[in-house]
Amino acid sequence: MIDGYLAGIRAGIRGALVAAAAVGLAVLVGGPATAGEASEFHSSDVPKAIPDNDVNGVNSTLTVQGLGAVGDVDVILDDLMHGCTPDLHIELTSPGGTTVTLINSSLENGILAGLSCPANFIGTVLDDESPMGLRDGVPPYTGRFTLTHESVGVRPLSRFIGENGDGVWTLNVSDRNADDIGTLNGWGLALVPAPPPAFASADVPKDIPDYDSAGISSTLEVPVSGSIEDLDLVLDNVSHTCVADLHFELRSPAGTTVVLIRSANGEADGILEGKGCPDNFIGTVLSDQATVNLVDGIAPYTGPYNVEHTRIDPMPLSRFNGENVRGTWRLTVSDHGADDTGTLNAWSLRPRLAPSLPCDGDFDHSGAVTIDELIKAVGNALRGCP
Ligand SMILES: [Ca+2]
Ligand SMILES: [Ca+2]
Ligand SMILES: [Ca+2]
Ligand SMILES: [Ca+2]
Repeated sequence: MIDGYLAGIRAGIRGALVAAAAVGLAVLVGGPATAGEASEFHSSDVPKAIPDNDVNGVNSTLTVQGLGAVGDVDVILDDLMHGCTPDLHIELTSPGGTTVTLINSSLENGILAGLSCPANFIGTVLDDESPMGLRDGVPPYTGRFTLTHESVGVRPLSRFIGENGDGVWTLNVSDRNADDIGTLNGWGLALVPAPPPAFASADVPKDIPDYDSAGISSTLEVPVSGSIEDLDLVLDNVSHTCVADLHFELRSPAGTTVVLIRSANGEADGILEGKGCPDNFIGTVLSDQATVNLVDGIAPYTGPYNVEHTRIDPMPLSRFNGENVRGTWRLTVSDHGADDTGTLNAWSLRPRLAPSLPCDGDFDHSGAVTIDELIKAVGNALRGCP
């Protein structure tokens, strides 16, 4: 199992974090599903005729640049004309050499086996997250479909997650049954980068005492050294029946304390003043660069928000920039309004580190993976090391 994670470490990021979590290091993989936006890349070496009844099929390639680690991949069959799509077997190979069968032919009991020759894929998006299976579609299958099926397993495209997406991707389309023929006229990939690594608190949940300005503190250990270039605070889960009651401040290992959210109830100038009593922060990413202010959010405030407001510094999280991320961070949450109560269930930090420290280099892949190796791998990932 760990060997597989090491492949992830080599690939860059996500595997290292999974491995770290597996051995008890407080590191999270990813974060809220709202992470990044998809970028589309389309083939330019088409059209390509698909030879009839030939397992070799045809290859078409496209090149991806500027993505980094893959967080999600959808395959777009823009235009695949074929008289009998159940004849087709389709595989995708990543730049790292991972080949995944997306669709098996009817002779392989694939997802369209037994159907009486539906024709063509036009604007067909193969997406693990779609609720509709391809078999339930209507030709030419325009729309989004999942490929989960006994012939290819569950969410086959998820096998690319965590790999480096930059480089040449190859789609292989073969026709495995006689007579009907067709042509691959266009395909593409919609790729979402993996969210940056995060470090999670381990001493939660903690109940937040009602109407008590002392509040509670939760700590979080970051085991990696490096100069902070940007920091996001993620309120993964704060359940509370009136988050406008709450005051949040974050203290760095160096002792810098920054108020991020002031209470709107019982404390002056809270950002949620006049918003009533919204419930919960779920997957709320406080980021200086977010384009939407928290005041314009809707409970449970999932996604990225900036928290600029009266009596809060502009770009408040940037006050930690330049500090070493390593050490104990402390989040203090207090409730300044009577009655409504709640619990700090989970929070995390997403630092981006300056590439000033040298990369730790490759390490010995033989034997058991040590905590030190994992910490090095996570540090490398945060500094953008290969
Ligand atoms: Ca998807
Ligand atoms: Ca055929
Ligand atoms: Ca940020
Ligand atoms: Ca309260």
